[in-house]
Amino acid sequence: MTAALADAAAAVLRGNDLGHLTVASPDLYPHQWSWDTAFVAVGISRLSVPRAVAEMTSLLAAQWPSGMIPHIVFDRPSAYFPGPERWRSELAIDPPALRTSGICQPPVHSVALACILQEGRRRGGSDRRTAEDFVAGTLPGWLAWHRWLAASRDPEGHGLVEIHHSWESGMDNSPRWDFPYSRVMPGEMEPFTRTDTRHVGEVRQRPTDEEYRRYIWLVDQMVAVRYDEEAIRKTIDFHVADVFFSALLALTAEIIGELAEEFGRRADAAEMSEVAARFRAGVAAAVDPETGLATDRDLRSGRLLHSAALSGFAPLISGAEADVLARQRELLLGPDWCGHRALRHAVPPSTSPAAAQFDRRRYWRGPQWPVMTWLFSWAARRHGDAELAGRLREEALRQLGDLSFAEYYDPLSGQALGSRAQSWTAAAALDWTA
Ligand code: 2M8
Repeated sequence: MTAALADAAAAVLRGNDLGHLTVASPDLYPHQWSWDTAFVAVGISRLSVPRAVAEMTSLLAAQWPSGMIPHIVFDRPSAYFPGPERWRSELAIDPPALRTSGICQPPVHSVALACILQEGRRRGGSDRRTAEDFVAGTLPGWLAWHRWLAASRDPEGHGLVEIHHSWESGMDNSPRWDFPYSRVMPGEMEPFTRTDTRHVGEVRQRPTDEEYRRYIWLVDQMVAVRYDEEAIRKTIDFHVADVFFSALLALTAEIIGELAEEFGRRADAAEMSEVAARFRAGVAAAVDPETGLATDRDLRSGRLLHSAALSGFAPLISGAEADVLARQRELLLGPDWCGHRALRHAVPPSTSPAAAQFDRRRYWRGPQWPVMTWLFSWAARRHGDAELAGRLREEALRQLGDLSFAEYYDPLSGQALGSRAQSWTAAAALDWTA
């Protein structure tokens, strides 16, 4: 079974491979996405270290002069909406060399660097050299990305990353964002036609039209100020502190710091270790003592955004004090989450099935995302909890046994939902079966 799963996963990644980059999925997402690329590179490194390096290299080529890694790189025409004509990255005050979107996504990239390096060294020979040269040669670019996040997205040093669009969170329509979006009131705007709903079985597996109007309204607001970060902070209608993004920054800054140290960049290593500590503290301070879950904050109203979303487990990603981790672990495996009696597979749902907002088939409002299971499993191992890592892996492999490599799954029936042949799902399967 494991061999069949690995073969099928490899075939998905080959099918989505354009040569130098892998599209996030064949029809729904026919371009390169930022955090998808990191997960995909982890999986591909199990097949070919040079190909994994190429994946990361093509993403880095789209880096903005500011240091931002954009969330989508458009390198060929397609019907995806919103495409480069709506994003208009060429209008940015300091524009990127390639056509990209104008926002970012959570940093997972140094996880990919660490995995590529580990795999290259395990294989030895030219793979080892390729991986080491790549990491040493591109560290300045990845450092600039982390630096930009720490400076531009947390200018006051609270240890929480602010975002200007829910697409930046990667969890587009999560209940996390219901309140901030209730304050986004689109005015007159250029008309548009969605393309995403053409590629899924049922429209109800995707965000609503009302949500899309708000998503595009925010894009237009950013274009209007030519992606000037300062102006965006003042004018954008969606302005929140994202606890899950912050946890990933804590984790990935720590890894970048370790890599910098290893490759003789002492000052960079110290700087990244400070960034990691700052965001780890920010995440820890955002844990609600009553629920035990980490909480986002709406920066327009100052309101805390309580929601039963998977992001509440941010400390399991960033790392935290032992008592915090123990409580989070218990909650994650408990009856409101992985241990919920109606779940087909005991992996984390994107929203708790015990919550009023839970919607078993709608995107980030309930379904289980294998790539998130992979992330929690990887982080658990890094933070010394091999037992949790192994449990999640085992359950996830059962879920992936249908070989559809779906984007997400109905937690109650186990049915595949969203896109099929999703690259990051296949990548997770490849890493788990290696
Ligand atoms: C989804 O988001 C894109 C917009 O970025 C979309 O719906 O068109 C999200 O699941 C996001 O996290 C993911 O990176 C992207 C590609 O898989 O799809």
